[in-house]
Order: sequence, then structure tokens, then C-alpha cells
Amino acid sequence: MQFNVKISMTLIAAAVAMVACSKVDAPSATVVKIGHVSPTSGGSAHLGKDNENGARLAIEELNAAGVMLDGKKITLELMVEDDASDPKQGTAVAQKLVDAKVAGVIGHLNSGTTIPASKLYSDAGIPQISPSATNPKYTRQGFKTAFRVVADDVHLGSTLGKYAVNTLKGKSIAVIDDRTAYGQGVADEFTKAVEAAGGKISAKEFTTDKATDFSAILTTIKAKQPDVVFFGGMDTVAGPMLKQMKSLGINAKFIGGDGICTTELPKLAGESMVDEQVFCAEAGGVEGEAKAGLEEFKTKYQVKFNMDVKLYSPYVYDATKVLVAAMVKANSSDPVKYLPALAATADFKGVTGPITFDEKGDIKNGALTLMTFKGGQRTTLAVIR
Ligand code: ABU
Repeated sequence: MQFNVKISMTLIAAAVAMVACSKVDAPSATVVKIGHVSPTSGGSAHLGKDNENGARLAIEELNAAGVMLDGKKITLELMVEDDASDPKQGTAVAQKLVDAKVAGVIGHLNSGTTIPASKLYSDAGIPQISPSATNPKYTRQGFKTAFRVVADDVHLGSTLGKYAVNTLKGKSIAVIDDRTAYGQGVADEFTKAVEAAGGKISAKEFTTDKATDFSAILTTIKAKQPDVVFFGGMDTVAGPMLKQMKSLGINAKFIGGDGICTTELPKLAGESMVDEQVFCAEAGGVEGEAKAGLEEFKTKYQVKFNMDVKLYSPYVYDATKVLVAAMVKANSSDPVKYLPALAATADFKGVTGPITFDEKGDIKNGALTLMTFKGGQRTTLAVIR
């Protein structure tokens, strides 16, 4: 009798231990971690937060809809990191994500952090989709893990260079860049296109992505009587630059790439920015019926975060959904298994338009949206492919 009680107690203890173990193990078996990196501190923190919001919205929707892999419902967990737009911090947080064994990474925002981080993800075999880094080098390193859902600086710089000469009729075009991988790269492509279109670059100056005083370079530029000033850099620097151009009496058109093409620029430039003075291009765009999906996203974003989309959150949202769609297609979150499905992404219906990757991992037939600002609002001039 005593012997039977002992056996029963042992069996109960074993059963309790099994239940306890399964309680500890169950969540980790169903959680799939996805990394997101952007600058949420520093000068581009507002854009970094915008990107992060896009990823949060996508993950929330995917979890609510329910994602099944290999017959099990999984929970997607977003692991967010701040690279402060700094290449060294970018590789440090990339290593952190590699060590955490994330299944994929969305990011980074800047070319200067995305390119060095991509080597770490490639070495670890972790797929990465950048929603906003436009330097062409990112997808030209031969890494099978690098993807991008926006057009690159070759497309941006060449379109804007032709526009400066043929449409703005610039006769004396000054070029400034912020010496980052993005700023310098897009300025070089712009310069090539201006010269190819028969235009004249009258001045070439540079600054940094943290500078606030441009009086020396703007004074040099003023002597060349520019009618167009191109800036390769971000909105945080472009805003004060526009203010100082006005103070110095430089009444030139101001043109730049996607980094200045944000809904924040009018706030950063204040009264100094006049209607149809600034021209820029977002590295994506939709036309016709496809605009409804993007507008719906913008409304949803406004309601959830109580602010407007600043620039690239719709592209982050799409990139996150593309990554998870490839996992679903491969029925696995193991990068070895789902990477081929990701590379084969074709005609994914995103809010930013159809997404198909080419052999480098770039978006096929990517669009640009040429814009100006009127009454403090971005106004679309044309969607160009
Ligand atoms: N494409 C503009 C902002 C991000 C970057 O490429 O650095």
C-alpha cells in the first residue's frame, strides 16, 4: 500500500515537472524574431521612428491575422535597435541581432549603416531588406541576403540631374553633399546627369550630416550666382540650409533626393521655404488605382500613431510583409529554407506598389515620385519609372 502511494506521488511529480517544462518551452518554440534597425536617436530620429512604426504596424497585423508555419501558429516578435545613423553603431547592433538569431532584418534606414551591416547579415545567412537605403553598392556586393524595396541613387540622381537642366533650366548649378554614403553618392549621380544633359556645375561644396552652420560654403556658392542648388543629404540639414540661403539672399531653386523629400522639411525650413522652390524625389511611388492602398495605409498610420507618415514607413510595412510572405511560402522561418522564396518574390501587392526582386535583390522597375512643396505640403509632380 505504502509502495503504491510512493509510485503515485512520483508519477504526479513527474507530470507536474513535464507541465512546468512545457510551460517554459512553449513560447520560445512559437516565437519568430524579426530585427528592425533605424536611427531613433540623432538628427534622423524622426525618420527612424517613422520606419519603426511601419514595422510595428505590419507585425501587429500579421500576428492578428495569424501566421502558420509548419502547422503551428507562430508569434512574430519585433526586436528594434537604434543605430543613430552611425556606421560603427550600425555594425554593433547588427551583431546583436545576429547573436539573437533573428530570422530576418528590416533595415537599416541609412546607406552608411546598411552597407557595413549587410556583411554581418550575409556572413550569418540572415535575409535583410532595406526599405530606404539607396546607395547602389548595398545590393552590388554579391550578397544573396541583401534586398531593397526602393529605387537606388543612380535612378534618383540621374532623374533629378535631367530635371535640373531640362525642366528647371538651371544654368549655374551648385552641388553640396553631406559626405555620407548616401549624400555623396546621390550628388555624384546628379552631377553626372547634369553634365550628360549639357548643364554646368558651377560649384561643388560639402558639409556633414551633423552641421548647422553653412555660411562659409553658401558664401562661396553665392559668388557663382546659382539658379539651382542641389543638396545630397537629409531633411535635418536641408531645413537650416534653406534658412541660411534666404538670409544670404540666395534665391535659387533647391533640389535633392529622397532624404529631403519628407513631410518634416517644411517645419525644419520654416518661413524660409517658398512655394515651388524645393524639388525632390521619393524613391518609390504609385499611380492610378494603386494610390488607394497607400492612402488607406496613411490613414491607418495617422489613427494609430497620431502623426503623418514622414517618408518611408509604407516601404517598411511592405518590406516586413514581403519577408513574412516568403516564410509562409517556404513554410519555415529558417533563413536557409525561406531565402530562396524571398529572392523569388514576384508581384507582391504592397501598399507602395508591386514588389518583384531582380537578381541583385533590387526592386524591379522601381518608381520615383517627383515632388515639390506648396503651402507646406508635399505635392506630387509626376511618378517616373
Ligand atoms: N535614401 C535616403 C536616406 C537613406 C540613405 O540612403 O542613407
